[in-house]
Amino acid sequence: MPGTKTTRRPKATTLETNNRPDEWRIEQGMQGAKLPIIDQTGSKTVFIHPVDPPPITKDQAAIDAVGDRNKLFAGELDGWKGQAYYDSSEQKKAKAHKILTSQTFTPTPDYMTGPIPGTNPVLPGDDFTEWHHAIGGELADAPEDSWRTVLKEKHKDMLHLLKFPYNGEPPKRLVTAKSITPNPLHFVRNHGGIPIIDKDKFYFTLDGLVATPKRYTLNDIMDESRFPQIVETVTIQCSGTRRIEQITLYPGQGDEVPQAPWAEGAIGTATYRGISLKKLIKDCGGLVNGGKHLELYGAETYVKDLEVMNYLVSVPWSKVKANEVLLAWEMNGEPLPAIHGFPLRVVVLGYIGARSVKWLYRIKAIETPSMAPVQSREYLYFNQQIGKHNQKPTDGIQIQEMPVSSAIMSPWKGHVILHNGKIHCKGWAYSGGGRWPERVELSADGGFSWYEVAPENMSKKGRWTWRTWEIDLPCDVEGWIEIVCRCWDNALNTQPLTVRSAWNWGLHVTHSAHRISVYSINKTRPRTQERLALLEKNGIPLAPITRYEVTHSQTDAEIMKYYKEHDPRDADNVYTNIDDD
Ligand SMILES: Nc1nc2c(c(=O)[nH]1)N[C@H]1C(S)=C(S)[C@@H](COP(=O)(O)O)O[C@H]1N2
Ligand SMILES: [Mo]
Repeated sequence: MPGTKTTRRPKATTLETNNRPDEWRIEQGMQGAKLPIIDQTGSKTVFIHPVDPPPITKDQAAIDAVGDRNKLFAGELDGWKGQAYYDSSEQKKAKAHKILTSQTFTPTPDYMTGPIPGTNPVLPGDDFTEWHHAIGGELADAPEDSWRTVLKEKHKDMLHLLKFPYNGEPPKRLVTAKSITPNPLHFVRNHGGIPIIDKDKFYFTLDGLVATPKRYTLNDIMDESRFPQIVETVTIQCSGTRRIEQITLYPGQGDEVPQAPWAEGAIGTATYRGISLKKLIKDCGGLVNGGKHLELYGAETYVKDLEVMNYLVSVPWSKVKANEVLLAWEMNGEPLPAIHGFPLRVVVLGYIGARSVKWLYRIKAIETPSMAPVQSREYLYFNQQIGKHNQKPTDGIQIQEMPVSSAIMSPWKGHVILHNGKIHCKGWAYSGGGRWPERVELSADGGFSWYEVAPENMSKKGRWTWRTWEIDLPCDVEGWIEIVCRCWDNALNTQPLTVRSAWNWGLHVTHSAHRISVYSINKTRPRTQERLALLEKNGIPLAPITRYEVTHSQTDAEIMKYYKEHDPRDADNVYTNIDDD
């Protein structure tokens, strides 16, 4: 415009930097997945950067050459959906393997070194879902059927850690709300789909190294004139319980099904009705030809290293002989829910959950512990310093009995607690192998002084069950404190004090004393009381604790008066009568 003077603005500058926008986060260790490995083995340092997953590929011709997938993997048994036999068909396994290795799939997200997603379901399980779709036939519907069963059978407030295979636990407030876990709130740990089985068409076989192999229907098993029934209250605990504490400390092996990021809810207690497996072994004429272990087969498909198989593990005869391995059809007075193994599951008393096989369809007597991966390559407890690249399955201890453990369900890490000198805490305590919690202790000072939970504030003891507990934990101080919980079992075993002392690459058996940092506000302190009253009077909110408040606790005049009546702030006044000119 004529006559108008334009002022020159400096040109907008783009930030010139070699840093990536998240450099600070990476440097501060908040983005471990993006860090290179530093190779100092040569004369020059080399950075080995994490690789992006390769693009998805598919060799359709190779897949087609395998044959009609829907025929190959068609249902074999009338009245069973989502079931597959592999033990008798090496050819079928080879074909499934061919299908799975002729294409690639959505990779597992990095939830070990990257942040865990803030969604529910937390992890989707895309790889397992795609494997089932790729194999087709009887497995094609497994992911969708599984989720449908979850929505039907589980409590609406479950925390779904992994959508497929389904893994879920109750939220903290519901874990110990009752000492017997209601079925809809019992945690679920699956390695594959949830077979849907018609109980009238159901049977399983007991074979292998027994005198007379036999086949049993549900009616056979439930026939009291043949087999005496046992009703037992049992805590089932997954060896992955509280794994999140290990992950948060150091990342470990990151395949999402074996390593689901469990919190404190992968433990539940129910009353089961069933029979002792020992009676069935006897019914088959006993073990012969060196039979020493019982292999237990689940009806669903587990995919491990792109090989397909049933979910299967084994238990030793000594455990069976002690009447500590049950075949159960009832859970808390109801038929087993589909998600917990309907119509028949194994319940191994005092062993990790992994041995309590659901959807049982075969028991095979064998000479040695099962060579199946769940028994011989997973659920292993390694020495911490063996290192990822050195460990061999035989270096790991096959986990059977869980050591003594406990957890605080309330309050939670990060809570601010306004109290009158005592903080109310709740939680559980458990010990495997037929041992039970005798004493639960809490500390409000990081584990220096311990207060015992009063026996009357613990649920009843039982050989195979956890105990829930509550305590009013004395706490005088204010500020961030660490509440710690530990248990002593009847054999006087107790828990290591730090996560690090039991940390292992497989992230199993997090049994260290449970620690939570909380902020204590002790209202019995007069000054705290005054301050809280003042804030309330002025309508100033208390939360969040980190809010800065302008409401002064002393006036300038009060500060001045204080220093007049006491020693001055600085000490150099002592020399004021010395003339140092
Ligand atoms: N057939 C079958 N049985 C199984 C599993 C499985 O994936 N398939 N998971 C095992 C594991 S690892 C645990 S911890 C328990 C969990 O039992 P729940 O799901 O009834 O709580 O089941 C065990 N039995
Ligand atoms: Mo488990």
